[in-house]
Amino acid sequence: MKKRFPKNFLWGGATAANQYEGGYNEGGRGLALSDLITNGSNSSPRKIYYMDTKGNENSIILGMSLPKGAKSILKENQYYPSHKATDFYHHYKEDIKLMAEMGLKCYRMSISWTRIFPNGDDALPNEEGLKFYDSVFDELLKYNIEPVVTILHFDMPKHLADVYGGWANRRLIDFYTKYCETVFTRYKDKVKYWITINEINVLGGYWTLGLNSASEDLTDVNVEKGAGIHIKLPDEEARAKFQALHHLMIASSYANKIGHEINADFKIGCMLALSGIYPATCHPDDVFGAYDFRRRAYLYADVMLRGYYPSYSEAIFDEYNFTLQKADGDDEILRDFPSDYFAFSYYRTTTYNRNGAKTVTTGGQQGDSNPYLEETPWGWPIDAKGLRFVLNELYDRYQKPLFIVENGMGNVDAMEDDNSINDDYRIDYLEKHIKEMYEAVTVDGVDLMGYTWWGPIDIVSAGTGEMKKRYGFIYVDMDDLGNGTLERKKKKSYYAYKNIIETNGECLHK
Ligand code: P53
Repeated sequence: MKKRFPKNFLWGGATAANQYEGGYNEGGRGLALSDLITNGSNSSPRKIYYMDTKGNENSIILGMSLPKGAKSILKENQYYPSHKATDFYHHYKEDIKLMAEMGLKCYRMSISWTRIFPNGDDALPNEEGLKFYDSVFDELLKYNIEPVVTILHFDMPKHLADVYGGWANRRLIDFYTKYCETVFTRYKDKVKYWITINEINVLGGYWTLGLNSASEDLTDVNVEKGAGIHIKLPDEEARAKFQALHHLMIASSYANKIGHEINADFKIGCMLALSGIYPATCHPDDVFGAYDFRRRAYLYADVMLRGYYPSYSEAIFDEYNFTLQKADGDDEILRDFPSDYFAFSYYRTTTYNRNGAKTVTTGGQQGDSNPYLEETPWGWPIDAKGLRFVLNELYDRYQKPLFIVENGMGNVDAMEDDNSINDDYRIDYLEKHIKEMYEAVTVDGVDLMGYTWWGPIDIVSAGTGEMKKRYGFIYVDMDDLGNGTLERKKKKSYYAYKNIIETNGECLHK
């Protein structure tokens, strides 16, 4: 007998505060590093300006560390997309109503750390910030939409970077766990599903980890052109990153421990960027190379789900002459408090070429294009079957419930003369991916909790800072420089997703 999709399947949408919320200086919120990133495009990377130790201004691009001793600055006459984003802060009631009408069963969002602790190390939380999320969760629950909350999505209080040097410093574990304890306690009756850290395997450098380099001069850093947040790190930067990510994984395990003490029903997941990777050919060096490359992503899932560093991690660390510094008790906390489920993002696949992929990174993401696949206008290969592959790959390896918490297509949308937006390319992408997901669940037997489309409403792109790279089923009237009425409008895809949810996916399988 053919199995159906589980009845309680969590169909939904996903966003992140730094790309959607805005209100960056309202309600007592403190400055986060994402507030210091300019807009950009595929060919001109987003930047962070800084003042170096000699008082000179310069800039780095996403993924890099700041030079030693430098401090990031907000520069006049620059556009900072996070400040207003698409203004969920003032539109949440209207937006949640639109999501409810689309039939969303869950909504994945992130809390902005500096709305709760404006400096990150404050003694007491900011009540106004806590109240804001109370209102948001109440609004969601009013429509029976289950909140899925990411605690840390590309988010770092500026003060913690300035004063402590970000996640290089073990003290960040205490600040993060206090933040977790605060939101777990406050929202324990409103939120059941949590994600501790977004895409841990692609974090690095200043923006997401608050890292400063050991060097004052970064001019010779090898930066991959136009690769968004994905860059190949120099050894020293990679070592700082691995240590910082260890601190983050310890922090995540503490969050699992504290969370379950506060509410035993909580489901707390880890989250990785796990778009797929194929060997470019059947040459054994491509095949093993692709596998070895994939481990640069598995590494973090292995630690967070299985509870210990895998043996191959030594080989990866050796490439960078890195020795992990562990404190007493670290092994036990990792072992005793693994994640409950495995959330991941899937956008595309890439290929691994033994002669050197153009954009190989330390996080096991991003390689070359694939001659068999079409690409989005931003050059992301479209591969629905790859989603079935990855679902099986991850379920076979971890045997834990999976949750697709990001999948989607960034595209340029055109408004017709009658004001309609006919985004058939997005509908096509959506339907093909859901069909493959359906096969993975009903035929292959993968245990899948849900599916949240990335950006159900248009938000700022993380990689490029653009507005015109749109993912939404709901259009927001705003351009790359923040001009526009912010008016919301349903696209054709809105009705397609609504129908999929209403029929629990069956409309695609007649
Ligand atoms: P954008 C690649 C580049 C940047 C962020 O990306 C990424 C990835 C995918 O591995 O991660 C996620 O907006 C991220 C989201 C982001 C989404 O991909 O550059 O979790 O915040 O918006 C899509 O098109």
